[in-house]
Amino acid sequence: MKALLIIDVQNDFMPGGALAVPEGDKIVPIINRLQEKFDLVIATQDWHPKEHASFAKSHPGKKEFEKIDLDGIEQILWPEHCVQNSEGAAFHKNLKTSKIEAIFRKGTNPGIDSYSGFYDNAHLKSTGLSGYLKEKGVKEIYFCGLAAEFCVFFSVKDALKEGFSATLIEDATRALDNAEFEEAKQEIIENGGKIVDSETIAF
Ligand code: VGL
Ligand code: ZN
Repeated sequence: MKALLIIDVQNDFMPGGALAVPEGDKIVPIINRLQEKFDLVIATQDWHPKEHASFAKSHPGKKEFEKIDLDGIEQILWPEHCVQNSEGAAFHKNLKTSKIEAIFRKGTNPGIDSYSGFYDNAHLKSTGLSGYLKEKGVKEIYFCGLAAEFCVFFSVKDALKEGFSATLIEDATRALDNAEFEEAKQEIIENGGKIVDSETIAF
């Protein structure tokens, strides 16, 4: 059984949003078409409380995009984004949601960030996504969404660690930084993941 996992297709990651990914909106029609090819479609939402530790404004004197040590883990300080129940945290208005069976929210713990849809960045707490997918009989997960070298990348890596086959649909993602995404793609391949284009997905 194959599942499509749609990562963080939220307004704040779209052009004009608080943490905009260049061309982030271009993937929405591709993801809508892809959904038709899957029996199971799941989404994640970055879902931060207002004073989240990943926000630069939670650390007086620190600047956006500066790196700090947060309880022993390197943390990039982001602009405030995806605050729970805000318009910025909502899905892009054109994303089809009728096939999305479950939404897993992450980044809800005020003290720690969570790029992956499976675990927080310290791998301390599971979102329940892995168990959910296993219970549904999913063996292969296909990934799309934003941002390619952060939440998509870390979700792919965790999926592989959890024993799923993981395939990234490259034209259905966009990166904040393309050079970093190239490195992330290498790491995905080295870890046994695959990278394809949406046109190859016919099943
Ligand atoms: C993300 C940075 C901070 C993402 C979320 O969805 O890739 N990136 N929070
Ligand atoms: Zn976030």
